[in-house]
Amino acid sequence: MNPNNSKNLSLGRISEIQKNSYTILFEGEELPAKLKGSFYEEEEADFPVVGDYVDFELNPAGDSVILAIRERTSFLKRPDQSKTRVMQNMVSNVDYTFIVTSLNEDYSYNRIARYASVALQGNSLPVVVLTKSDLCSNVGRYIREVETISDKVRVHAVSAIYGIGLDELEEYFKPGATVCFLGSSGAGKSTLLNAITGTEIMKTGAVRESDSTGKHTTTHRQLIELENGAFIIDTPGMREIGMSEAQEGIDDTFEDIRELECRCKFSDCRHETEPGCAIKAALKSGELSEERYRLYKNLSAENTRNYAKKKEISKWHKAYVKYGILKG
Ligand SMILES: Nc1nc2c(ncn2[C@@H]2O[C@H](COP(=O)(O)OP(=O)(O)OP(=O)(O)O)[C@@H](O)[C@H]2O)c(=O)[nH]1
Ligand SMILES: [Mg+2]
Repeated sequence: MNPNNSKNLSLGRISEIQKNSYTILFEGEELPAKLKGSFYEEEEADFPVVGDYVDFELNPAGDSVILAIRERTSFLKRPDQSKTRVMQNMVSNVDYTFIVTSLNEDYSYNRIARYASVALQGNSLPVVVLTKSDLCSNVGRYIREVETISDKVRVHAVSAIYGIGLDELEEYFKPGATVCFLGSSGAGKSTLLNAITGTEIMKTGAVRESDSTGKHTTTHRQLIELENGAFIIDTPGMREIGMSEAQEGIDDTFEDIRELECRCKFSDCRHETEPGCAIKAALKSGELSEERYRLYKNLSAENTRNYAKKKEISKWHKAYVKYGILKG
């Protein structure tokens, strides 16, 4: 090895990944980079994600070489929606996860809760940003509803186009802090990023009128450094996490908790005082975070209530029909 190489050792941050080529943000410059060969030799290799701080060998004339990933303070992962259900790595070192949801057909309480659980489990603070407030006449109702998800979830309503409510978000963009935007396509993530930075950094795209969904304008994750030293990660809208079936979605997001429940000694374990409880063990070891478990319980309870309500309504409906009060 060339002894001079050590002079070129630097610390940068992954800002973009396209297939096997990486971009490192280093002193305001974007450098093309590739991984050191040994990454591909490891059995359970941990590959860099956008947001990672990495040690690399600077090559001013070509690809720099990524040598190692620094320890992550937070790591957002989501359950793969395919049959394998493995966790997909998304982004790292994110202080605040902005769950961007527009105040139109895109709004879904359950989806917000699922994103919030992803953030909490990854050690990042969920901040729900309800966008397009200019198109909504009852913003307060939505804010109050989101507030019921968890004490850990913060909520703001904004209009990026009219600049309403943006000042409320300033507190998150402190020097060194990283904010990641998650949300469906067309929710207004890139428009919000442009409004915050005051420049047209990201391309934005129109939404379909019929259902307000976007056309996947942003195609890859991108880390951007603001002038004050804060970072924003813009991401492409996620189709899969936005499923409409609430319970199905909850089951998917909390697959790991369901699996733990199956491992309890008693099949009817309430995870309270029972011996051999896998949930309590996972909470103790930190494998499962308290917030995520609480959110799971809240959501499941909410869904059971809704189900019970529907069953009740249907029971009464049948009785009314039977006694001729209502037509079938
Ligand atoms: N009325 C209104 N429209 C907005 C607002 N913010 C964004 N939009 C519009 O919503 C559409 C989608 O915005 P984008 O910022 O491209 O959405 P995105 O979340 O980045 O979408 P993807 O990149 O596909 O994931 C665009 O036509 C924006 O002009 C807002 O505050 N008010
Ligand atoms: Mg976008």
